[in-house]
Amino acid sequence: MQDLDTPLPVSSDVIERYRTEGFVRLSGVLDAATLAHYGEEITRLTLALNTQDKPLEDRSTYDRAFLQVMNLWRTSEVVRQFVFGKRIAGIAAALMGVEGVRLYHDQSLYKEPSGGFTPAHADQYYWPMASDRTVTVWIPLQPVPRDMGPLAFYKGSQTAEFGRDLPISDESEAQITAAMEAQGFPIDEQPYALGDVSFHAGWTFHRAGANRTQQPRSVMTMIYMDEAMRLAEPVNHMQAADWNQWCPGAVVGEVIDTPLNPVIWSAA
Ligand SMILES: O=C(O)CCC(=O)C(=O)O
Repeated sequence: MQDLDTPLPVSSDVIERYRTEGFVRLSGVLDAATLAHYGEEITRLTLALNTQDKPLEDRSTYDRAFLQVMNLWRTSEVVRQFVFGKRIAGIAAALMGVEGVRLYHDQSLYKEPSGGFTPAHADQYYWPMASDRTVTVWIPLQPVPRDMGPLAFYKGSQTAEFGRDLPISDESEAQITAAMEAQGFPIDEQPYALGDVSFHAGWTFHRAGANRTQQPRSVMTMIYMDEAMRLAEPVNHMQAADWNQWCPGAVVGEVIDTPLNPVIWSAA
């Protein structure tokens, strides 16, 4: 298996692309043995710990999109090793152009066989953070062909303002997809090969199609932020809930430096 701390150099072209397009999908970030080892534990815990008890047809659009379990690093030493790996955090630091990255939280996203689409949205709607130096790392634990719901990004949309106030919902899907088309932001919905990992900025609009296969789409994500990120006054009740859940004890205007938000990678 791979050493999760071995650096992966990031070229200036890749950094430039991330900054222009708001996301980047990289190949060969993790090898098959590493993904199989950690993926088994992540998927096992996701199935064991998720609290969904309704059949797909009785759920909301949001709840049809995936089973979701957060901060698995606190439950499992194996997952903690994965989430705290410096290889991926170092890539995130290079893309954001920061001296260090902290964990905001991890999140397993398991799109069941026949699971629904993920409505268009921007992640930072949910986060009480004072700058846009945030990145979500999306790590498929198996290949994700087009009919399994690969994460799809609106290129360059991190600059768009319309839709930033919309939570994930049928309304966000309708309004954001229309706005993206009207403003000419093309969608990139390439499939993911095993080992591909994407990185997207907090304000980049994205969505995912339904899982039209009979195989689950198991994905691990890590949300990183600039190590110097300060807590912003929440502007909606979701941000207030996030503060309480992912960085309790952080103080508005000060660096988000709580035991739940360790520095994972630092240039120092
Ligand atoms: O996995 C998905 O379908 C959606 C993931 C997503 O929106 C995210 O990680 O920001």
